[in-house]
Amino acid sequence: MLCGERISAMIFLLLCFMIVSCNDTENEESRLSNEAEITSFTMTGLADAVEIKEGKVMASVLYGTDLVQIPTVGISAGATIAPEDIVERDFGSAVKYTVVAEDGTSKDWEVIVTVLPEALSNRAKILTFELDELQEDATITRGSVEGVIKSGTDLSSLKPKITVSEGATISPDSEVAQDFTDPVEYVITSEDGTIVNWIVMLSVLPSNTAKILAFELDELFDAATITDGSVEGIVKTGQDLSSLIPTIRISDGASISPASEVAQDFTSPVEYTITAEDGTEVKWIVNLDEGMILEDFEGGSHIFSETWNGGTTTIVNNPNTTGNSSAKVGELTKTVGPDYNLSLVGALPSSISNFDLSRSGKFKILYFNPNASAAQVQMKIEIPGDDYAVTVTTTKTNQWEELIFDFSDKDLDVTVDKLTFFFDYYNSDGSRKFYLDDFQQILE
Ligand SMILES: [Ca+2]
Repeated sequence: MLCGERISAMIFLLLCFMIVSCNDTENEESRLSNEAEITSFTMTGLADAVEIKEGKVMASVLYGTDLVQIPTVGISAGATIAPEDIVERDFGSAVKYTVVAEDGTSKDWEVIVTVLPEALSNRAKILTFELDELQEDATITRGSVEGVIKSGTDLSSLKPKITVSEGATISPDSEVAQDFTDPVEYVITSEDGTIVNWIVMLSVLPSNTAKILAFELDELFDAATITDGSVEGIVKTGQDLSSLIPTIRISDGASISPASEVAQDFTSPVEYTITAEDGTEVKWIVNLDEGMILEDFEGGSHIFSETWNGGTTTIVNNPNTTGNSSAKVGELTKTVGPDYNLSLVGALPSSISNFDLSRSGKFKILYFNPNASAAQVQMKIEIPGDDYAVTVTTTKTNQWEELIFDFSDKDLDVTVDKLTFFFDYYNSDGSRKFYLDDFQQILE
């Protein structure tokens, strides 16, 4: 048994020796590498890390990358690659390489390049904002549009034309009417679904209009005449001008001083200042005429300028202020004359501005007869081809008396040539004097 164990041990040792001898031989033979790997791969336009395994190179590039190019390929030390990696290849389809190891071992490789889809835009911008009513180009900043609209524009229904980033959408739509009285929100959704809220704020340019549009006053006989910078009106006969309360309507956004609906003294022209929305100030003059006083002998030009057939008119101090407190009156002196012994004073309507018979056929004078006997007074309206005449008789002596001449039953829509009075009409008595004042057309 012992001998047998020795033999076994010797055989074992021999085997061990033989194995070691064999390993030494193999190490000699494997000094040349058999590695034929692609160790790295780089090309222009790579989107991610390249995956290299099992004979495949998997690469992905950005949309739009030129797939015909020369990549940079890393290979195992001592190995060679064919075709050489300095050669341009078209990666539009799988590209094959063969790597040959130092020891001649070869390995086939395939490079597969995937092109990523086109990136969707995240832009959600308003690029332009157009509106005919804009005073100037709108200001577009991040998330907001501001614009100034021409004065007087109604903001409640405007249709802007809006352009947005390519691929983006807008809600509400462009060119659809919106109410811009308050800021309007537009939702812009980019191509990739990004939502951005934009605010559009429009304001109206302040107006520079400073006008009186309407002047209303119960005491006016008819509508006031409004022209640039002036208002002319005729108040009804007998009204006191010293405290009248007009209602004045002015341009939108403007203000008025003194205020509308506040009493003013219109015995002389009243100046109003209208201030437009933008601060522009315009002075307006309001001139109201009392009734239609055609002659009061107090100053200015006088309409009783004609004399005829022995009558004269002069302006004198009022001989009796009871019943007529004014300072000056007209004095009529009649001398003995032929024909109908008339005293006449004529008045030409053309010298009276704003006279219009169609307003009223009623006239009034204050008359003073200092003589013992009554007198007749005739008023005549001379029109082309005809005359209208009304005669009244005085009832008082030595005091002021109101005489009314009423032509209301006549056709008043006529052209008037002349207004004429015959004082002491049809009286053959000798030289006499009379006084008159406040000749007016009665407007009621
Ligand atoms: Ca007078």
